[in-house]
Amino acid sequence: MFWPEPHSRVRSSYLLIASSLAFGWSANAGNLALSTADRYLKAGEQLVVAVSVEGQAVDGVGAQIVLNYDATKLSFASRSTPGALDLPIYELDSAGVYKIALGTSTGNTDVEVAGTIALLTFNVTGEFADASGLVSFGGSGRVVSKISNAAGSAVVLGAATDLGPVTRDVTAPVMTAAPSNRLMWADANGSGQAVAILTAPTATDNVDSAPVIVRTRAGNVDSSDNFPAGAITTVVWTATDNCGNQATRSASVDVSASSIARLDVGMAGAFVANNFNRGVEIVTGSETIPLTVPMACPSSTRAIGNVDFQLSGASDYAADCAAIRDPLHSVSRTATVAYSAIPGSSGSRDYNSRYLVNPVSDLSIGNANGDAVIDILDFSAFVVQRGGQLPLDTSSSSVGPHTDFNASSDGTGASTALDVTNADLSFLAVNFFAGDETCGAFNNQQPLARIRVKDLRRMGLVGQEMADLNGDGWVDTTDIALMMQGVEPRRPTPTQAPNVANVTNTSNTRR
Ligand SMILES: [Ca+2]
Ligand SMILES: [Ca+2]
Ligand SMILES: [Ca+2]
Ligand SMILES: [Ca+2]
Repeated sequence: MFWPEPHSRVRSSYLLIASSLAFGWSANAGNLALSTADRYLKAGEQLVVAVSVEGQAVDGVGAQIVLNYDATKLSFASRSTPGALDLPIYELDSAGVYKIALGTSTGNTDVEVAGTIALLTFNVTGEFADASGLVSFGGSGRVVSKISNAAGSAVVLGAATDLGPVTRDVTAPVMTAAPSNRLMWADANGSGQAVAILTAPTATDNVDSAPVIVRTRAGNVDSSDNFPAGAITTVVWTATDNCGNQATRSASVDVSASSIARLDVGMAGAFVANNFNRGVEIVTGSETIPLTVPMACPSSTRAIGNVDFQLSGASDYAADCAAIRDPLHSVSRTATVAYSAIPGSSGSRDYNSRYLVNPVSDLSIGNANGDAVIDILDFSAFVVQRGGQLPLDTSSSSVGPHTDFNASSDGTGASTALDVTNADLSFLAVNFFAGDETCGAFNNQQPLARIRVKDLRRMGLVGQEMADLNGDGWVDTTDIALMMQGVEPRRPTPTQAPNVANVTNTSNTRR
């Protein structure tokens, strides 16, 4: 008998097994194998090793199993015997060696032995990665793993297949950096979203060659590149190794509720300042958008400027009509809102596409009273301010009149030079009778070539009667011509100061 002395409760089958094993064996069918269903153990998991008959089933009445295990990494926890050899007869666990002898509860006759004979559970006490030999067949001489039959003459020897490598991994994957957070304008197509392509981080692991990376939004798997306007969406990438260890990276996509648009506008005429600001208004649909546009003069005949502004990301403005004007200085010009798919950035946000508003014609300057035409009433408004000083810049909140059409003010207020002169009058004269271009509704305001002085008074335009230079009771083109020739108007009172910008003047409204 090669097992240690059995206990007094040893069953009769044990003696049969022991005696049959003494006859020796021959490897004539099947073999014994070690395997595990889970070679990747996460923290807290146990290693469960199956001892089984591999290949052809054999007839047997008992088995003995001898295993060596790495006691620095494992400790034996428990066993079960799910197969036909279901009767534990002897068991010993000591110093990295586990032994068990099994019989059958059905008696001392052979049963078909196939599949799993024993399931042995080990606690994991030490770290290991991709380790072989954690558990292996052991023993020597007669104390080896084997199956015996009742006759004792046909004992099957096994131990052919070892457990193979097993990994216990408590180290999370290492991920590359998350893509940068994105600040976007809504795409200029009314979709109420922006496309943002985020380059996913990659992951490596101490054990796995390719940790699985899952991308989620708000906890749901979602790989869409479309992000809703007016919201900040957080994308999370989670890398998981085969042992369930995880690492995460995240990035946010902040999409404005608005799309970005750009106004390019020209103003015709000989401007003086190289750079000045003008308040400009865009009317499209039911929206009126006030803007302040920085203007520059690359030539002596024209100023140009541009400014970005916002339009709702939930509407498509492409092909809409927009009317653009400088409310203090011009009549309006129209533009068809265009769409550009060229990406860029505006302010702190990027865009995939944007709207372009670019009136074909330059704004006609010379409208001093904010109505729809440049006519004799603008001349009379100009005459009141002529000879005075005005700020160089106007903005979307400035209140007129502001008849320094040619931007000749030095902007400091310290100069004694006059800002409103006949050079400004030339803008009005050149564009005399120009009228608004409109989107849809026809502008039926007729420009006036002349007006009676008493009608000016009736209209509340007190002071403007001084524009009747020749005193004939009319303000008309004759008076304009006289002024162009240098005739000075007679001021109503010597001390009356001209109106200046940013002072409310109720005449500056459209009729
Ligand atoms: Ca790992
Ligand atoms: Ca006017
Ligand atoms: Ca001027
Ligand atoms: Ca006159």
